[in-house]
Amino acid sequence: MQLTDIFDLSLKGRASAQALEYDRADGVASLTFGELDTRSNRVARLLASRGLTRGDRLCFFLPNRVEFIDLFLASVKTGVIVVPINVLYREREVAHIVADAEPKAVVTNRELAPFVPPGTPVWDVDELAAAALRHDGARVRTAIDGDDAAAIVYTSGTTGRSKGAVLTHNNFAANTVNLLACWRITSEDRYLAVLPLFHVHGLGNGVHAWLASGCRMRLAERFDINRAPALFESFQPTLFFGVPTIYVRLLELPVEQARRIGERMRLFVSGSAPLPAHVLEAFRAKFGHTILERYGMSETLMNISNPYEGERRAGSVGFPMPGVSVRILDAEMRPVTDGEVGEVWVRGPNVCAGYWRRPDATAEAFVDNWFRTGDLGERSNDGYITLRGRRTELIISGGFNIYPREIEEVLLEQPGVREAVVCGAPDERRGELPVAYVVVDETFDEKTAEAACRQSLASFKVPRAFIRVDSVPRTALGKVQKHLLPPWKSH
Ligand code: MLC
Repeated sequence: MQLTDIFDLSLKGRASAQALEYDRADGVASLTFGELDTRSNRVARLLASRGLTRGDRLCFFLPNRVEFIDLFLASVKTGVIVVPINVLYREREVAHIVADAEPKAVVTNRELAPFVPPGTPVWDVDELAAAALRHDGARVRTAIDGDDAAAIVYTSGTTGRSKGAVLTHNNFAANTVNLLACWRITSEDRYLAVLPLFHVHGLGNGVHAWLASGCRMRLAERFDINRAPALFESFQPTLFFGVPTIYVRLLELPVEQARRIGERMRLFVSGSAPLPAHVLEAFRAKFGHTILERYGMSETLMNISNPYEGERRAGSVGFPMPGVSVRILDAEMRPVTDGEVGEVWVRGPNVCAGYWRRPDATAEAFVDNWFRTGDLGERSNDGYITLRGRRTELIISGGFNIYPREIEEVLLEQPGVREAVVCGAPDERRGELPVAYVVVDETFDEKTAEAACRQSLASFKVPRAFIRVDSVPRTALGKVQKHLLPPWKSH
């Protein structure tokens, strides 16, 4: 099966139903599923006319907009592999993805084009949209195997170089079918999409659940707490996906407004970072809804979810999703007993095929088809799984992943920096914030170092503080002991 077959339940089966609302210069525009189908057929023919065929990569370096969806559907229909790039990435980060994925082109807009490294073919999204209008809107069917890659999603790498998780048509299909079944998503829903489409939360969960269920989607360019109330009030969604930072911000809304939003809502889902239990409780009190927390990764899509019916347990991520096997193992790969913490391993039709052109990294992550998540967890005696931190040093800020090593490498290139260690400091709103501990000499200048980070890294990776230390605490074997560094608190 290919993804188009699932999407056709809506693109063809519900051709005349309202599918999408989005912002345009002259107000809110809307499209039916049939219109979306035709638009993406035109784009598919345009891509083919430019020489793209099954297996070619195409980078999307784009904010949320209707053309992202046209291009995504066109790629899925023609077997072109979508490589999304975070719009907050700067040239250094984009250059790595482009060099690794070797796309035929990067589709982007005027604002982001300067961050694409020279020598890369750049296609302007507005020009593409105009050119697509000259192509026929009839469907062309490409033979695609379910095991073909649909997307390569770059995840931050522990070595500082990010790796591309190869997600197949079957991976996305398994995930989508699970979401529809487990979260009871139907064509009656109204889904408010505020998450970026360049991550699997917004794309694999949001867009796919929308297209497979045939519900109506309101696409926002991004989540903005100042615009969110008007979006909720005018669109009146029944379904909402967010990261914890978004729920923390929604708690700022006035009581009456929160109650009104809650009354019309069917389901709020949270993921991509741990949802603090006190946020779940405060949200329940204010909006009258228990947020459903689930656990996934770019490499695996969704693994574990709290139940739709039954107890949505605060602090826990719930039970393995259908078809997904979960094992909690100790360092010797033996299952731990309930209530004991071990590393979470998963296996299932949702787990990616491996890392793009990285057999070493793939071999490290998989053992007998089991994928090692790097997350620690425990299972209660009634089967609920609770995550207990990470084996690796990942920092999650506002739902965006950060590997300290990548920032440390930039800092070590700065004048006067002898040693640099980046840690995640707790933050009420964003979950964690990166802070840098530096051993420096007199030539070090904090402003210069910060500016260098801002130039070569996404804004969420720029350290919020530079803390000077005389030395970095290490074990006898030279391993950095981060827990011995002085704590830093955001205000
Ligand atoms: C944030 N910024 C954006 C942006 N999101 N810019 C453009 N487009 C976006 N989508 C920038 C802002 O301009 C600002 O830049 C900085 O980030 C902080 O923004 P903010 O609005 O002040 O922050 P905040 O209120 O904290 O909200 C940020 C947020 C955002 C929650 C809206 O972090 C976000 O959308 N996070 C979602 C991440 C996500 O989808 N993760 C899923 C990964 S998939 P500056 O320059 O002023 O600092 C995954 C698997 C799974 O993990 O299981 O889901």
